[in-house]
Amino acid sequence: MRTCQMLYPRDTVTRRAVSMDGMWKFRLDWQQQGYEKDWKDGIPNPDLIPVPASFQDFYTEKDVREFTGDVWYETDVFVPGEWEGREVAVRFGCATHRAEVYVNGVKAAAHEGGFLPFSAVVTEIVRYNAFNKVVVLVNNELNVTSIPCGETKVLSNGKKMSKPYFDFYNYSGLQRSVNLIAYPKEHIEDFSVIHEFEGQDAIVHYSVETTGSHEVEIQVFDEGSQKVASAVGKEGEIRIPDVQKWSVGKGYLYRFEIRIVDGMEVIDEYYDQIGIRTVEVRGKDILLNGEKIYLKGFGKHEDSDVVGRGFNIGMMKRDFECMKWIGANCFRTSHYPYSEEIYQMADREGILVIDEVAAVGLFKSMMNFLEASTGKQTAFFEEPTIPKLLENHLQCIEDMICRDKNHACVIAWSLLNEPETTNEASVPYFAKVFEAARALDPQKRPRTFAMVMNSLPQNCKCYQFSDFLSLNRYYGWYTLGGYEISDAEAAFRDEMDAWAAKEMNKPLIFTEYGADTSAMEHKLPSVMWSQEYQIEYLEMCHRVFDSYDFIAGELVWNFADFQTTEGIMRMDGNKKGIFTRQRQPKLAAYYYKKRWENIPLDYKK
Ligand code: CKX
Repeated sequence: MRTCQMLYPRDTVTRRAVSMDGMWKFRLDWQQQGYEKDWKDGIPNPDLIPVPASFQDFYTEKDVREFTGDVWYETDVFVPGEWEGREVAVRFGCATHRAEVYVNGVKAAAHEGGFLPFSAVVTEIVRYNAFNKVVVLVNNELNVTSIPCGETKVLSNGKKMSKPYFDFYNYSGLQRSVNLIAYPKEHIEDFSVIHEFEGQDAIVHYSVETTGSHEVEIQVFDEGSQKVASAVGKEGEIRIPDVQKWSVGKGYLYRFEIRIVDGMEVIDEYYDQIGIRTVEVRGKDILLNGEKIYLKGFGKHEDSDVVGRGFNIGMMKRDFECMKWIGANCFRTSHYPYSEEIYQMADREGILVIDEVAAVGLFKSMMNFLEASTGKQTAFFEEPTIPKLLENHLQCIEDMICRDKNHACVIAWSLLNEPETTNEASVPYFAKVFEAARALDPQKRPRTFAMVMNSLPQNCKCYQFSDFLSLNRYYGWYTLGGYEISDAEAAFRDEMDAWAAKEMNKPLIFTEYGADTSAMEHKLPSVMWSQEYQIEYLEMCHRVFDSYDFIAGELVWNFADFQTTEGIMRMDGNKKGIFTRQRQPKLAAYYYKKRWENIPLDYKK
């Protein structure tokens, strides 16, 4: 278990977090000479590049944008003398897809997986009261055991390129913030909370992991900074009288202060903002604080002009404003865990999140959108590489749950997107992944996975693992589009009838449905790709959703247009956005605003 690095970096009376964001030295390793030539000691003739950001879209040369292989980053960081005697680490919000970290030429960490944090503990490596050289080798190659999955192809000119088994651009680099952190040797490694209600009060069951044996104290403050509860001990219960529940649109957050103490002395201190709510699936309903909720919102991406998948604080703000304006209450972090700041914002705004691990592409296809409805099988889970993939997948699930488990906004875990499920070999794989998530989550939140069009009631061998079913469906787009839309509606209803006939007594939500739409195109009568067709398509889907009581949510694909690998099916990216990539509304955004503002939170109660 890699724990302490998962705590979000904060300044407290015992901790320091110094941002290392800014312009870093940077170089692509065209000849793969970095190792041999000891670039770990310093990169010769570097360029400068911003961190956090994807490196791809700054440059004007296509070879750079498509670069696949090793890229090197370097910066100098001052470590204060007064930090001697404490633990010191360099904490990366992520490095996509894998990294090695060198400090003063010494290897300090290696990490696999591009969307979760890790730290290099450098206490014994750094020079105090001096500048220290931090060099990071980041590799962005995809393979069949990486999460997400894909291939790296070597062209006849010797250059490598990424061939993702997924439909988003393989942006990479140091895409999230980097911090130099200092904390006491005896420190808080992790903590978790589980909530329940008793009358007007909340009972919070907590547990704190520390590296020592001193006493732990917890104090809880409301939003008016009034102390409302406290407790002593590494585990226990806190009663919060007359609790303000965290709920949709009302992200009430209590400040939990955790201290390791020795008498009056504070050995370590950490704090977090915690929303108090319960979430469960009961019969055909998803319940928040015991009340039925209907999910309205989006599958999203972290994706914007110029910085690519780099954390973009301005875009985050705009996205939440657009989601509130349109009447959304939920999004899925398709197809990877997002930047930590986004969950903090969702906690604050009272927006629900389905947190998805980057297990996308577990179906061997470069164009799954074309093959997803053909019934194609790739025997993906029969490959000899599966044990290694499973190991990486389980590690990512562990890290995601460890990082995000205390967020009120996270109401469910999505453990895979559009994997192959029609082959028996997928069953033991799914069993392990679903079991792991249940064991790791203190709150035992619902688990699900997003089911591709090939995963149907009559052939899917894995839907029973999900606490609620999540369907990605494109009737009227990838199948029976345009003037055939009436047949699409009939086929859609046939599938829903077949699910209903299974009498699963479980909710089903749509994690994807959508139609590519050019923000420039208007047509009367409609044609596919026009803004008018997008609305006709959505109206058809909603007629279906509104007809079945077990359908508990609609997350349209996608919140905004986003970048993908180039190809004949993509015109500078995927255009299924309800907003453009610049976050301006298409016509469908006004259609949704009207629909969602009229759908109550407990729709279909
Ligand atoms: N689902 C038929 C996964 C997303 C894609 C989406 C699309 C597909 C559809 C599969 O990552 O973007 O093709 O628009």
